[in-house]
This record gives sequence, structure tokens and C-alpha cells, in this order.
Amino acid sequence: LITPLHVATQTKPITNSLRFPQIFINNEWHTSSSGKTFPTFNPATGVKICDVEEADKEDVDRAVGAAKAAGQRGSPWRRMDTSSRGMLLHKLADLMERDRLLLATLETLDTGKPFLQSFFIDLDGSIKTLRYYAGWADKIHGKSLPVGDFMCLTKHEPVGVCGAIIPWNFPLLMFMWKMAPALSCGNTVVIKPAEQTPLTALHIGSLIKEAGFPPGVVNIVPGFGPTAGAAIASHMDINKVAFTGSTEVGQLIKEASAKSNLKRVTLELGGKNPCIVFADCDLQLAVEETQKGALYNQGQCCTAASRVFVEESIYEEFVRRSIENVKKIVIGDPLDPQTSHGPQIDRQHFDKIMDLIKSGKEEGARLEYGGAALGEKGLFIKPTIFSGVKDHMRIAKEEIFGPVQCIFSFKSPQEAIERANSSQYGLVSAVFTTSMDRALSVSAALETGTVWINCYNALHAQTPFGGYKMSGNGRELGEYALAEYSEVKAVTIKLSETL
Ligand code: TXE
Repeated sequence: LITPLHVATQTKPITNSLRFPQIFINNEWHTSSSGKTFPTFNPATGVKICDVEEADKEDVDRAVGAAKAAGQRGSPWRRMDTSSRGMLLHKLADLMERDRLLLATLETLDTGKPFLQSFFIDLDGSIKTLRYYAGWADKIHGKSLPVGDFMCLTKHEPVGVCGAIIPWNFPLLMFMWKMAPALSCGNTVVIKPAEQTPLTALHIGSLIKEAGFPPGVVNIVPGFGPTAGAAIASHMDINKVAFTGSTEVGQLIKEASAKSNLKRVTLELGGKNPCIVFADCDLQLAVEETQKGALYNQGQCCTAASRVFVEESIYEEFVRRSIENVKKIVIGDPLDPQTSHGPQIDRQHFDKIMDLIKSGKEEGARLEYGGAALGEKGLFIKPTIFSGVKDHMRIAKEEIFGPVQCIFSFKSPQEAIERANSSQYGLVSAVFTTSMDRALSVSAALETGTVWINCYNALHAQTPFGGYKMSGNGRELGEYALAEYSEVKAVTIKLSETL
């Protein structure tokens, strides 16, 4: 059995491993220019883990200066053989494997997510993302295009300094989704982790240095959104920004880009993700996958299966089995390897979820399970199931980002598709049926960047991920992400001699 690093008091020994709760610029650790720090807490206990140096605009400026210098023509990073660039990414992945237990423990302490999920899902996904893009580093190249009396070459060049603004729900994984393709394409980065969860990002800083990346290639600026985050979004020397977070902040980032230097923007925002469960499906599979989709990571996923449409003839049985299934969830200390459900990230978020649960009850959805906090204090919410949910209810329209499964019923495929698509969001969707014919025609009609068939949350480094509509712009992961991190230069040569 894999267990977390021994944490006798849950804070003291682990803080000994946190040698550097500081700002990481040019492979060195810095205190903040303002002298300010901010605390990060364990959401399972409310206990402060440590204070972290708080980066502000001035620190972002220094980080961007370092990143710009590191990526200049003639710099060691720009001149590095592309295979060596890939080897550095592999080296970082090796170091993450070495420190996997520490990183998973830190991730669980800072986010409250169950330890085995940190260890197997977050760490596995992060390491695989690095190795996937390590493999691309020496395979990114252009074409030669014959055009009459000209020869045209295309070259794929780095975009330059890339900013990344990371959320708290998958701190390490989102860091890798952004940093790995950026570095693979030869860019330099300035990364702001979420203020709730800076710790694993900072440990990665120490591994970046140990792996041997030249100074300034990766810079990490822990801090808050309206200060450090906004400074990245509006910086004149940042050429691209990648953001994962709320739709509201996504709009601010695009606006800041437009008003500064028109930097490229990729956004991965919210979702209100529909699952369509047809009567001919493998019912138990559909029950388990849709529920895992709704409740995974305490429901704090942009991919959360937040609208489950079930065909009328199997609706009652589906609800009955969903209630049976939810009873298997073990709520508790996220550091206990038996635990499968931890606390929400912070009080503000907890209150938002509880308010939406209240609205579901008031608007007439049928509470089948949960619907309350666990205990008087703390941030734990019981996994919750509502049936009889109607499209006009707040729980049907707003992103809850909490452990709430909403079950709807439908009569015809046309109706299900129409209702599934009637959302401002378009991130992911899922179809459960044993008819491949139906699965393919329904997936063609769904307006989402990903459609899962008979599975859920099946994310892979090789597969592009991103949203339609207000779920975002651009794609992360896979070969598609490389285009987001490269400029294509056309070099045209006039051929004077025709032989
Ligand atoms: O997100 P924010 P919050 C959704 C989810 C959640 C809601 C609010 O519905 O309930 O958003 O969560 C930085 N300029 N998602 O408040 O504020 C911030 O510091 C630049 C979906 O945590 O968007 C953090 O690093 N940056 C989601 C990051 O943005 C700013 C993941 C995300 O924080 C900024 C998280 C600003 N003005 C929440 N303001 C997903 N898609 O997975 C904040 N930030």
C-alpha cells in the first residue's frame, strides 16, 4: 500500500521539505519586493501549512525580464540542440518520479484531494505530459512549399515569453499542461500558481534547477490574481498567456491582452457538461462513470459531469443504482489512503456550493442523497444527488464546482441533444449506449470540444483538450497544443535560374 510521506502533525515535518516557499526567478529563490507573504492552508484541517512570498507586479516584471533574456537569440536555451531540450524535459520527469511521494503528499495537503488520487492521477498525468512533450522537442519542424519561381520554407519558431495562470483544482497537472508544450517548442515561461495551492509548483522550481535548465527558462511567481495574474495578462513583453480558471477571469485576460500587446491567449474555462445515457447502455457502467464524473475531486473539475440526461425508460433504475453507488464513497482525512472524498478548497467556495444546493431544494429538485455539510465546522460536503432536475433551475445552469450530481430525464435523442447543447458552455460531454452508430451520430451533434463514449474523464497527453463556446479558446495537449506555442515563419526564396 502506498502511503503519504510520514506527517506526524500534518504540518511540521512537511514544512521541513518546503525549503523554498519563495519566488523562483533565474533559478534562484527571492523574497517579494513588497516584503509581503501570504499563508497557504490545509483545507482538511484549516491549519496553516506555511507562508509564501507574495509576488506582485514588480516581481512579475523581474521574472519576465529573466525569461526574455533566457530566450534571446544566441542564448544557451535558443542554441540548445532540440534533442537536448527533450532530454531536459525527460530529466525533469525523472526527478518528479523520484519525488513522487513528496509531491503527492504536498498536493494533498494543499488541495485536500485524496492522497491516492494525487499519487496516481495527478502525478501520473503530470509525468506523462512531460514525457510526451519531451518526445516532440526534436520533431517540431516546418515544410518546403514549391510555388512557381519561388521556394518557400516554413519554420516553427518559439513565440517567446509565455505566461501561465494556474487554478487550484489540479495545481501540478495544469502547470505541466502549460509548461511542457511551451518548453518543448523552445519558449520560456512565467507561471503563476493559484494563491490557494502554490506548494507543488514551488517544489518543481527546485527540480527545474536540479535538472539543469538554463536560468530564466522557467520562473514561478506565487501570488494573487488581481495583482500578479493581472500583471502577466497585461505585460508588454509576454507574447502568449495560457489560463485555466473561471469564465469571468478568462474574459478579463482576453481584455487585458487586447488592451496591452494583443498577446495570444488560450483559455480553458468552465463547463456544464452533459452526459446522455440511452436505455440500451451498459447501465452499471453508465451509473459508475457518470457519478465518478460528477463527484471526482469533490466535484471541483471543469469536466464535471454536471448534467446527466437519462432516457425515461431506465430513469428510475438509474437513480436507484446511483444512490446505491454513492454510498461506497469514503469521506475523511485526505491523507488516509482509504479516503475517496475530501474537503472543498476554501470557505468561499464551500459557501457557493452550499448556496447552490439550497437553491436546488428550494426550486423543487428531489434531494436523493447528501445535500448537507459534514460536521459543524470544516469544508466537507456530503456527496449529493438531485433527481427530477429541470433545465430552468440554477443547479442545471450554473457551474457548481462541488460534489453534486444532477439527474434529468429525456424522451427522444433529438430532445436530449437540444437540451445538452443549450448552454453557454461547451467543454466536454459523454454518451452511453451500446450502439456505435448512435454514439457517433450523437457525438457529431454535441457542441463540445471532447465527447466521451462509454467512459468519462478519459484524458490523455496525446489527445487535445479545450472548449467550444464560453468554455474557452484553443487546445491544450496533443500535437494541437504545439501550434499554440509556435510562430510559423515563411521564408521565400526567389529562384533566378530555371534549368
Ligand atoms: O477562479 P479564478 P476561482 C471556476 C469554478 C469556480 C470558479 C471560481 O466555477 O467555482 O471558477 O474559482 C487567477 N487576472 N473554475 O475564484 O478566480 C487566480 O489567482 C489574472 C474553473 O478560484 O478564475 C488563479 O490563479 N488572473 C476552473 C486563477 O486565476 C487572475 C478552475 C483561477 O482563479 C485574476 C478554477 C485576474 N484578474 C475555477 N483573478 C477550471 N476551468 O478548471 C484571478 N486570477
